[in-house]
Amino acid sequence: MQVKTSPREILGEHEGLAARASEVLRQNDMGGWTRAAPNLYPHQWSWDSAFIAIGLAHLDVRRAALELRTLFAHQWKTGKVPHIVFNPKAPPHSYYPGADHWACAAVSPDAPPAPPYTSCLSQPPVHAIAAWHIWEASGREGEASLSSTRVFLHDIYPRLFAWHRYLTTFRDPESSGLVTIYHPWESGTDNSPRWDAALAAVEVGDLPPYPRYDLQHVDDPSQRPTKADYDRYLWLVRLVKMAGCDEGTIYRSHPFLVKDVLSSAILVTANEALLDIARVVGAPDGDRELIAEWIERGRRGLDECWDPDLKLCLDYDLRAAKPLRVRTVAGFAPLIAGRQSPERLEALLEVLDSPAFMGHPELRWPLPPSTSPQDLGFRPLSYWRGPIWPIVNWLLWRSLLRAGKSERAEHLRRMSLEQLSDGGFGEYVDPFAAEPLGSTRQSWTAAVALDWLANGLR
Ligand code: 2M8
Repeated sequence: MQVKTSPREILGEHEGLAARASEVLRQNDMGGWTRAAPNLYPHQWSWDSAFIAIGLAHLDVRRAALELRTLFAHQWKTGKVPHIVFNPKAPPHSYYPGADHWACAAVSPDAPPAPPYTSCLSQPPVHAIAAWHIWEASGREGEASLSSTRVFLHDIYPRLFAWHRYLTTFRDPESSGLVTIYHPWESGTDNSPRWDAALAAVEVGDLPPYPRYDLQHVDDPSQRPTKADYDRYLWLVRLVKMAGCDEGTIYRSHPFLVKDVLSSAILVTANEALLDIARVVGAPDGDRELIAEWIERGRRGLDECWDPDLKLCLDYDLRAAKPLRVRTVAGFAPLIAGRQSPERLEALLEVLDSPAFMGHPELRWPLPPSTSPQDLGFRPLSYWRGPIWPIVNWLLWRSLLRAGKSERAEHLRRMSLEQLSDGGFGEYVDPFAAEPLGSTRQSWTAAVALDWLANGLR
């Protein structure tokens, strides 16, 4: 990767941090795409790539655009963007389930030609936000950069549109405005207690023994999902493949079918970015009307999931026909979707500031744990069950800015940077001891650090 902007130009008081973050992205750079992390995740992950592009936009706008181009080159015919594009050069025994296990191209006529193979699942749609970010970064560089990014936007727009159409049709046959997921991996918040009740109802059939390479890459296996979780994850993959990845068949037969409020909220705000892109590329009026409709429908859907007692938004289990009553950061979905009534916004901020999240007295930094320390499912060291995730902080920070809450946003940015300065670019962070956990040198953590640093200068 050619770094055009010196990290020194984007820093402020965290000079060393910018250089270290750039170095993480450089080390994980595979040419046209970036490994999510060097050891634990040696492939291209969908929403990781979107965050990575947001960070790269501050270093090299063209390389940032290439990150998304490479990912979208593996888009399925249905419009689905696969959650993993497998790196054919990944060391053997580095990640399970790897390309051989998925081999989705063999079961679905909609999969792109392989290799590289892709997974059959999806992840939250942060990509249009990243593409718009790249456009804005180009704007700061001047006309030459803008004109090359204009070409990128023209190329990527139809792909982004197809991706969002996939989510608003195949993943929302009820027209509820909410995205249905088939697997906790699709939420990106894999073993969050959000999914415990819905997963518990999944009966696992015969599974051959399988390796847990992921456990080799963390200090303590209890930071990763349990064997019971993994059995269910692999069983659900088996079922998706047995259904030939056919959306209708999955919808009829799959035991795990959940409306995910965080993905749905990200889709709303990504649709706003898509509308901006549609304007730049002069997309047909019909597209723009449809995108505007998706935005409205998404907000209405989230309204339906509001729990007035918890003052949070709740996921909905379609199989059990009931909300999943767990207090996690996903509950702030309406904040991420944006344009809430002043009363709803105040209610959300009150909960965010309360001891249930950022106001918890034992937190090292006032940053939101992925699961509320007051929830029974909270585990401070375990993956999505409690630790702090910098990318989640980034989503909340961006949402606060868009809601006009600039002081709060700035506080969140500063605290997040302090945490990263102290602990480095771990995958997730113990909310109490502030130890970085999971993978080291996680690309998306470095990427959001770069964006925060650059934002301190504007
Ligand atoms: C984690 O998920 C993968 C499966 O997709 C895993 O645990 O093996 C999640 O944190 C997910 O959100 C993230 O995209 C991925 C790569 O960073 O790792």
